[in-house]
Amino acid sequence: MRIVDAEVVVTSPDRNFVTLVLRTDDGLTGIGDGTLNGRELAVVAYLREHVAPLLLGRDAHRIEDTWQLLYRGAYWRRGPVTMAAIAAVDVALWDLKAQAAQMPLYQLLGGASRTGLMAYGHASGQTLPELVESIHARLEEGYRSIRVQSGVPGLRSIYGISAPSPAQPGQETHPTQGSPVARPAEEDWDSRAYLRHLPGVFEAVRAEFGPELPLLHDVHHRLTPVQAARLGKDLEPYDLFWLEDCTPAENQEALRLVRQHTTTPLAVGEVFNTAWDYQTLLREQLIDYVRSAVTHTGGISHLRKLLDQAALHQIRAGMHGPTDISPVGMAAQLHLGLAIHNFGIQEYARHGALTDEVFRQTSTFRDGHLHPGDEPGLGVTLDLEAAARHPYRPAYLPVNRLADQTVHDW
Ligand code: EZ4
Ligand code: CO
Repeated sequence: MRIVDAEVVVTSPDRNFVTLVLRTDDGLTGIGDGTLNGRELAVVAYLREHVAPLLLGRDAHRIEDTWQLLYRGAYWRRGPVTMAAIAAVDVALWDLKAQAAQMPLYQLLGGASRTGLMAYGHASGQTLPELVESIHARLEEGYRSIRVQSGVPGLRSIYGISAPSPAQPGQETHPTQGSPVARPAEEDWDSRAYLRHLPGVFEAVRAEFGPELPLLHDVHHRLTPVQAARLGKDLEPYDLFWLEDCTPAENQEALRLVRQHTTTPLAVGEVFNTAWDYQTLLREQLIDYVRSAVTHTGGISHLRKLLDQAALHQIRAGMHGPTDISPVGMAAQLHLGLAIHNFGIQEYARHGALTDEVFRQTSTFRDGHLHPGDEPGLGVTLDLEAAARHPYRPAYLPVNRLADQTVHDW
C-alpha cells in the first residue's frame, strides 16, 4: 500500500479546518486533522512544504516508522505546529490501515472497552438565569455532563461565555469567527472578583440541578498556584468532576501546591503537545485527567503512549473536544477513547450544519454518550467539492487583559 498523493485541504465551513488527505496505489483515501486554531496556515506550510514530499512512495502500513521519521528526522522536536502536522499524518495512516483491514479503527487499537463514551457539553451565562437556561438547553440536547462557565460582575466579556444565541444558548462562540478583521478580540480579567463570585455560582447550580449531574469548570490557566488551591477548596462542597487548567501548567511543579490543598480533581494539558510535558504531573500523580487531543499530540500513536503511561498512575483521558478539533480529529479520539481502559470523559461541542456537510460522519451521540460507528476506518469522509465552497478566513483567539491593560493568561 504505497502513498501516491498527499493533499492538504483548508476549508472554513463554520470555522477553519486543516485536513491531510493521503491516497494510495490500491485506491484508498485516508484523512487526518491538523487544525491548530489561530495558527492554521503554519501547519499547512509545514505539511505541504516539508512533510508531503517525504510521504510519496512510502508504505502506508508503516505507521510507527513514519511517526519516528517525522519526529526524529526533523531534528527540531515537539512544538504545536510540528505535532499537529505529525498528528495529521498519523491519523490518516491509521484510517488507511483500518480501511485496508475492513475494520473500524478502534478494533485495531484493541477493540471496544465500553459501549460508548460519556461526553460533556458547554453551558455558560453572563448571569445566573442565562446559565441555568443554558444548562437546561444542553440537557435537552442529550448531554448528561456539563461544563459550567459564568460571567463575573464587573467584567465586560470573558472567554468561554457566549453571547446569548437563540439557536444554541450557551454554546461557546469565538469572537473573531466570521469577522473580516484578523485581530484578536480583547477581554477582561480580575482573578479576585472571579474567586469571590464562582463558588456562589456552583452553589446555585447544585441547588437547581441536584447532586448527581457531573459538573466541570475550565479556569483557562488564569490563576497562581495559591489562588488555584483556594478555588479548589472553595468548590469542594459542589463535587466537581474536574477543575481544568487552574494554573499555566507548563510549570508542572506548581500543581504540587494545588494538590496539597484540595481534593477537587484536576485536569490539565489541552495546550501541551507531547508526553514529555506531563513527566512530573504523571510521576507525582498531580492531576487526574489528561486533556491532550489526538490532533495536538502527534496523533493516535503518541497520545496512546501518553495515556498508557497515565493509566499506570490512575490518571484518565479527558481529551480536548472543542469545535476547533475537526470531525476527523474527533473521530480519531472516539476510536482511541473506546479502546483504552483509562477513558474518563470526552469533551464534545457540536459542529455547525455546514461542517457536517463537508465532513460526513458515522459517529452517534445518544443519551449522553458518543460512539464512533462501525464503518471501516475512521468513519469520516471529506467532501472535496463542499470543502472548496468555504475558503480560509483569518480568525484569532481572543487575548485577555487586566484593568490596567496588562496582558494576562487565559
Ligand atoms: O479554549 O479550543 O476546554 N476547552 C477549551 C477550548 C479552547 C479552544 C482553544 O482553541 O479550553 O475552548
Ligand atoms: Co480548556
